[in-house]
Parts: sequence; structure tokens; C-alpha cells
Amino acid sequence: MLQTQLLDLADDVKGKILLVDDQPTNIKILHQLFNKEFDMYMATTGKQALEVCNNVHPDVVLLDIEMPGMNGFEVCEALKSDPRTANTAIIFITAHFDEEQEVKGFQLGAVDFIHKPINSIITTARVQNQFLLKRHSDLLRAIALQDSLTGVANRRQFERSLPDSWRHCIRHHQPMSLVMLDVDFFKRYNDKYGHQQGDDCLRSVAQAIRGVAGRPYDLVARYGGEEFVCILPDTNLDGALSIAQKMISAVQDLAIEHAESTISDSVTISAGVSTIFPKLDSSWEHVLNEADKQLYLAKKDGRNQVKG
Ligand code: GH3
Ligand code: MG
Ligand code: MG
Ligand code: MG
Ligand code: MG
Repeated sequence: MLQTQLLDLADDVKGKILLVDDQPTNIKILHQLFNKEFDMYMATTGKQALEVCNNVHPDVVLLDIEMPGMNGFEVCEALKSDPRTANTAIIFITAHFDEEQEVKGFQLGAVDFIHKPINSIITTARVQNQFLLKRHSDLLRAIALQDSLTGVANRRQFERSLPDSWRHCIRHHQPMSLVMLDVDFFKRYNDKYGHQQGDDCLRSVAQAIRGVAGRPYDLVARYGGEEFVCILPDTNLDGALSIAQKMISAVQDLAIEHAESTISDSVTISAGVSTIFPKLDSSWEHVLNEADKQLYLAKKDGRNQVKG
């Protein structure tokens, strides 16, 4: 997974540009400038722009300010406040220089302004610069926050995400669950099949676990060694137990031979679940310890099961 994600960021993969303007003639001019080099997407309203961003995740958005309904500033604000689209590079297109508007645009998180009438050389240079910056920061983020073996989030990303999910659940008065997962008898697996195959096994297990935690705000991270952790915002204990059980089944369905396991013919995992209604004065270390405790109980009770 990591490989494919990094490949997506390679220079030979086409970037994506979204053009947003209520006047199709403006879109047409910009389209002609970038059409050869980039995959192009178009929107004539703010609402449509948000839909396209959520679906295709463009690298750069060229955004008109004056539009009926949702204007460009509102679109920018919405994109920046959603973690899934917050990294999009937003360049405003304006009819003329207006200092107040530019200050506002930069404060909302835009990276640049382009003024009409469009100068093709300047516009192309600015968009290409922003596109390259975006790609490089995507690459750095992927390296810094992904586990290089399995492609899921690494522990650093887990530690960054946990307070965010915590705050989200406080704000929305929702429970938050954590699932700790650990591969059963993995030392024996390595001893029997070798470290290389052990690594392959961890990759497959990680993908199987991630395949289950599929909602946009769920996070699966490699916590260390053969342990994974999953943050499930807006999820109560029953929901989390059911997700953990699906993860256990998904790993069993991989049917990775494990001749040295005393509980199954194939690789299995155990899971511990902990749920809390986060409060400002409660600590998330407690939830983590509790999930760990439940995982220990699952191991003690025979493995290949969840406790919570
Ligand atoms: P239990 O069912 O109680 O969890 O037993 P276990 O053998 O899985 O647990 P233990 O903690 O004794 O061993 C974990 C093993 O995981 C030891 C270590 O060699 C292996 N391991 C940790 N990280 C990696 C890795 O990145 N690659 C490989 N191949 N093995 C790893
Ligand atoms: Mg307009
Ligand atoms: Mg372990
Ligand atoms: Mg252990
Ligand atoms: Mg283990």
C-alpha cells in the first residue's frame, strides 16, 4: 500500500486540477492552459466544487470568489476544515487586485492569488509551483506518518490523531472506542517461516484490519512490532466489539498457514476494546491502558477473540 501511495506521488503521475467558476468561459480559458499536463475537473457552483473535492481529491483548486450561492471563501473554509480535503492547494482567481480580499483569502488558507485577465505564463508558473509544493508535502507527510512496512498509519500519526478524535467526540457528545490488536503466536511464526515471511504476514494482516475500519475518520495504526491499534470515533462498545470481531474474522479469512499455532491452522489475532465518552478532564491514556488490559484478557482466555 505504501508503495502504491508513494507511486501516486511520483513525478510521472498526472496531477489533478479543479476549476471552479460560475462563468463557463473562464473555465474554458484555464482548461486550455492545463488540460495537457493535468487531469482536469470542473465545477460551476461552490456546492459542486465540494462534491468533486470529496470524490477526486484534486491537488490544486483554482477558485473564483464571486459566485451565486456558496462563494469562493466559503468553499475554501469548508475544504480547510475537513481533514480529508485540508491539504488541497487553493488558488483564488479574482477580477482585480483587492488587498482586503487577498488578506481574507490567505487567512482562510489559500496559497496564492491570480488576477484576471489571465496571463498564461504567470498563471501556469504559479499553478505548477503550487502543484510541486503540494506533491512534496504529500510525500513528506506520507513518509513521516505512515508505517513503512505495512502502509497503515504509524505510531506518530496515531498519537497525533488521538487528541483530534478525542476533541471531536467531546464536541459531538459521542463515545470513542479504541481497539488494540495483536498477532497470536507471532514469535513462533517468525521462527518457523523466517522474518521475511513474517513481514509479508504483517502486511497482509494490516490490510485486512484496515479493510474493516473503513469510515473516513477511523484510523488504523501499527502501534509497534505485531501490534495494531484502531481509533473509532462515534462508536460505542457494541459497535467496537462488532468491528473488532470482523477484524478477527478478516485475518482468519486470509488463511495464512501457521503450523506452530496451537489454536488454529492459520494466523489469528486477538483484540481488546475500550470505550469512553471523552470529557475535557478525562485522559486518553486511561482508554489505551484499558484496551491493553482487555487484549491481555483475550490472550489469556485462549486468543483469536475479542474482549471489551
Ligand atoms: P502472543 O500470542 O502472546 O502475542 O505471542 P507472540 O509470539 O505473538 O508475542 P511475543 O511478544 O512473544 O512476540 C512477538 C514477535 O513479533 C517477536 C518479534 O520477533 C515479532 N515481530 C515484531 N515486529 C516484527 C516485524 O516488524 N517483522 C517481523 N517479521 N516480526 C516482528
Ligand atoms: Mg464569478
Ligand atoms: Mg505483542
Ligand atoms: Mg506478547
Ligand atoms: Mg503477539
